[in-house]
Amino acid sequence: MCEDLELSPGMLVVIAIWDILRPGYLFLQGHFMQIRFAITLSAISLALLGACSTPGVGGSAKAELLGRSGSGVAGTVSFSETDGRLRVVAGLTGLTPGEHGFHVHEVGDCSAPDGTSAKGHFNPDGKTHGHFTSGDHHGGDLPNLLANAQGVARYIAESRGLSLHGPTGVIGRSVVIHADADDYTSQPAGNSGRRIACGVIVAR
Ligand SMILES: [Cu+2]
Ligand SMILES: [Zn+2]
Repeated sequence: MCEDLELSPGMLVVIAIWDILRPGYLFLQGHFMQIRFAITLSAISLALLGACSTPGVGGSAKAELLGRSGSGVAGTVSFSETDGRLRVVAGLTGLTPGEHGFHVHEVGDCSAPDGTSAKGHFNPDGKTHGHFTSGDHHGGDLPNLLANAQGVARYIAESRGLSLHGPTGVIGRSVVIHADADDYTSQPAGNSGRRIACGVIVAR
């Protein structure tokens, strides 16, 4: 059901019509209660429909990646909300073949040549680093990206610990790709090495 119930345009129209017609109904004493009850039900239905059809949150976000630490990595990462999860889709080129750590980092600043301006992993719940499906992990911990022999990667992941907006929101933060695989165990960041690409996450 909808989380944000608000007075919709449909409900306002019904209330306005009711205010105009009310004097005419006053003489219909026998039916007055039934009519009012029916109109109230209609107004509630319209309000629910109006609230459901108006997306209060949602939308999408994206990050254009900059090569960092001297790499030639390039690509785009897209973010969208679906069924209470954040879907992350990426396409990258210029990687070394194999696995690469993939995280949302705390700060939306990729200006440092080695990407360290993005600071540490986004960690809204104060957890330790881990696999994104385990109980203890940073909100920003996502599965490794796998590049093929040509250094190209297509990536899709979904996380329940992230959203676009609010306390777990990624907009205004950054996405970072690492030189090595995240081992999902080492603290504080999975020992995934240098930051070879970084992109600030912006709403679109
Ligand atoms: Cu990282
Ligand atoms: Zn982490």
